[in-house]
Amino acid sequence: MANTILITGATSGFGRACAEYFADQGWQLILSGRRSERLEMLHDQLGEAVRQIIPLDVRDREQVFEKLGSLENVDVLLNNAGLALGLEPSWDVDLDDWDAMVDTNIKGLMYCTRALLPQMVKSDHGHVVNIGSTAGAWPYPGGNTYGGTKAFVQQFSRNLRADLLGTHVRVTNLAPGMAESEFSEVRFKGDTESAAKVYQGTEALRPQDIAETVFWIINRPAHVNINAIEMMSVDQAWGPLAVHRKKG
Ligand code: NDP
Ligand code: 8X3
Repeated sequence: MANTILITGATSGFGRACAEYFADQGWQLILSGRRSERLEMLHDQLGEAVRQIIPLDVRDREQVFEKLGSLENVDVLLNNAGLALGLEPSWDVDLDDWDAMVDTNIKGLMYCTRALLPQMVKSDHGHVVNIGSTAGAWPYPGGNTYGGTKAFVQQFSRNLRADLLGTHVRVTNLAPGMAESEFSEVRFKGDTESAAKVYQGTEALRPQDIAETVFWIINRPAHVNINAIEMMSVDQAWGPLAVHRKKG
């Protein structure tokens, strides 16, 4: 039987690239996301590689357990669904944006993990790959809650492995830097001009880079757990710590 990967947020960006890449490699796919028309399109495109499509909002705890809780024979859970909203300073943000990021990037990821882990532990086999971000380790102005949610993903991934010690269930936090996808369009709420500026004159990571890395991670020998990978475009690096100086 072919291996199966369940991808959350398969309708765009990294998730979609992973669906296409894993299908090419002969994997079976369970694809989820909120936009069911895109899931249908992927189903048409990838044909028999698609075992199931599951329209799902990961923020909805009941729906997650109803739709994912009884799935069997899932080898890899790719917790990829997520988003950033806004870049405002923390005293000026829309609290609904903070709630949406926490509900999706933290709570949604927790629910999907909790729904799938029992079958992995029972079969003593499986791999949870969580999509974190460089924003979880490196602060930047306006990153406030988004970075906080990705720091959660990093520590949650480590703590999962601590719980899973003694099993063969693996966990990885994959933390990319700037990558071109619909991410910035979502962050800037449909302002395509601001979104395009993020990638202007630079060569960001591509969703395909993330797909190839996920594939490499899960294809290490069974006794190897890749705890974490951080990856960036060569056009991105750290700057000096900021210093505020009084005028005059
Ligand atoms: P995209 O906006 O292109 O894709 C995001 C995906 O998440 C979509 O498929 C979307 O599907 C899904 N999603 C969002 N909210 C929900 C929800 N409530 N329930 C279910 N699915 C949801 O962005 P990326 O591909 O770039 O982002 C994927 C992941 O990578 C995110 O976790 C992001 O934080 C992270 N990341 C992105 C980086 C970047 O620079 N692009 C860098 C580092 C990490 P739908 O709208 O159909 O529900
Ligand atoms: C996405 C990368 O730098 O926009 O996680 O936060 S960044």
